[in-house]
Amino acid sequence: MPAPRTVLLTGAAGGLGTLMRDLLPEYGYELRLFDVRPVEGEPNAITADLGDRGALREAVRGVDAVLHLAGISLEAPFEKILRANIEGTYNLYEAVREEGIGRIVFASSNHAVGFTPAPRGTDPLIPIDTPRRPDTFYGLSKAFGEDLAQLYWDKHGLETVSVRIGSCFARPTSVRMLSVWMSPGDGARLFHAALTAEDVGHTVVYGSSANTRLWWDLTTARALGYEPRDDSEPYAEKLIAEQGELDPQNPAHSHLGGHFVTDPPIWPH
Ligand code: NAI
Ligand code: 15L
Repeated sequence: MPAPRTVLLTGAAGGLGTLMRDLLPEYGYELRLFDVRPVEGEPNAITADLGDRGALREAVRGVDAVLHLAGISLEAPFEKILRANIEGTYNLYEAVREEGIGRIVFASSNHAVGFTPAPRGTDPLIPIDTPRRPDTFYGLSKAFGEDLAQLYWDKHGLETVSVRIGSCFARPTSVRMLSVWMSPGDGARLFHAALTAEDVGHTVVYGSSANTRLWWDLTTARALGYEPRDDSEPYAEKLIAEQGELDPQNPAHSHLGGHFVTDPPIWPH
C-alpha cells in the first residue's frame, strides 16, 4: 500500500480527535474531519452520524485511509453502544469496502480485555493474544470492532490496525494511568506507524507510552515501527502521594480496566 496522505478522521471533535488534529498534520497528512458534533474552528468538517450510510460513503470517497475514533467512549446503555459503536463501525467498514479504501486504523480499547488481572511484581506483561475479557458493553463493542476488522481482512482484504488504547490524555491523572498512559505525542507516533506500516493484514496492538510501570506487551506495536518516547514515571511520586498505591484487594485497582470493572457494579453470578 502506498503511504497514505489523505486520511478521514472520525470523532474529530472528541478529546483524542482534537489532539490528533493538532499532531498528525506534522506527519504530512491532510485530514478530512467527521463527527456528529460540529468541529470547532473547522467549517469544512463533515457533521454526520455514523448511522448515516450515505454521508459515510461520501466521507470516505477518495481518502487513502481512515483513522476511526468516533463512537461512545465510556460505558453506556446497550442500545446506545449498539447504535454508535457496533452498527456505526459496521457502517463505516461497509462504506470503506464499497469505496475500495485499503486501510482503517481502529480505536479499540484496553476495555476489550479489561477484566484481565493486572500483572504484579515479576508477572509477565499481558500478551496481545490474551483472551478477550470485556469489562463493559463498551469494551464488548471494541471486541466486536476487532472481530469485524478480522472478518473484513479475511473476506475482503481490507487492512486494519486495531489499537487497544490505554489512556491517551495530556498527562496521567491516576495511579492506574501510570501503567496505561499514552502521551499524545506517542499516540500520534503510533497512529502514524499504523497508517504506514506495510502488510499489516489485521494487526492488534496495545497503545501506550514506554511506561516504567507498563502492564502490557508492546511487541506488535513496535513491529509496526512504533518507537514510544515518553514514560509516565515523572508523574508517579505526586500521584502516589495524593492517591496512594494501587490496592490489590480492590477490583478497580487490580484489573487492566480499572474502575470500568466495578462501575456499574459487577452483576451477581
Ligand atoms: P470522545 O468521547 O472525546 O470523542 C468521541 C467522538 O466521537 C465525539 O466527538 C463524538 O461526538 C463522536 N461520536 C460519538 N458517536 C458518534 C456517532 N454516532 N457518529 C459520529 N460521531 C460520533 O472520546 P476520545 O477520548 O476522543 O476517544 C476517541 C476514541 O478512542 C473512542 O472510540 C474511544 O473509545 C477510543 N479510546 C480512547 C481512549 C482515550 O484514552 N482517550 C482510550 C481507549 C479507547
Ligand atoms: C477508554 O477506553 C476511554 O475511552 C477513555 O476515556 C479512558 O477511560 C480510558 O479507556 C482508560 O481506560 O483510562
